[in-house]
Amino acid sequence: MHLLLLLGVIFVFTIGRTQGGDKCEVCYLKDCCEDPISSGGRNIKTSEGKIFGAYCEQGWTYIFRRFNGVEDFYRTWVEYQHGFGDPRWREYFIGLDNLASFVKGRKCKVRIDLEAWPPVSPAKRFAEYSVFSIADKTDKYRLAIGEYSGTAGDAMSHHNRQQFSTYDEDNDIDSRRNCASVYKGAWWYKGCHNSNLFGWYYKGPDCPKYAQCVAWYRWPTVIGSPDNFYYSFKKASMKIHCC
Ligand SMILES: [Ca+2]
Repeated sequence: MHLLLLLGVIFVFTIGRTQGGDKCEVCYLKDCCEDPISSGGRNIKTSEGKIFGAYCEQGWTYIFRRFNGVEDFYRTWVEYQHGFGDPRWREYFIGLDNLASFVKGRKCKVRIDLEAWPPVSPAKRFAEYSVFSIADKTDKYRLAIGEYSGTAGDAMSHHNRQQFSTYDEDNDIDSRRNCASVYKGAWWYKGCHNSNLFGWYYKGPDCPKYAQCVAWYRWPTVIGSPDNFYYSFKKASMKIHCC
């Protein structure tokens, strides 16, 4: 009898957890840091009530992941506002509106992880910034980033205080051209960039066109030819920690 009761309780609990969906408050995290042990796709609900999916890893919330070029990152303003891709298994971008809501009024740090193609060694390097935030859409998602530490070189301070741009929404400071169109990406372009992590994913290290690929100009050694604007990274990601 007791065993049957126990099985019943387990069954109801399991169904309650797995049915989930929009009615299941318990299935949302406010932040990946509420579950610092596990990794994978999770549903996030910000304190403002914004709901979206994100990839969590040991308490960090991913802004984007790129690792095989399956997802197209040369996208419109509206697509960047909403986000795209699959946060569970595939490449993705979290969405500017979601990110702005997530970081609003909070103290966040950001970490960018890069992986180069063989035979570059070490292949993996990172850049961490103890200051990170973005404004909302009224200020075109203006970036606040600073206080670099890490091994990959500082290719983001150049972009501090810049608004976000896409090929159909030019908010960079170069009045003669649209940096996003010229460099085949979307970013907090200035006039234009030291990093282009939403640039063209080229399935190999040699970027055929100057500064158009997944670029990180400040990598501490010269891995591109003739310089690091001709290098295209194998993997790139950006994740935040706000707890
Ligand atoms: Ca421009």
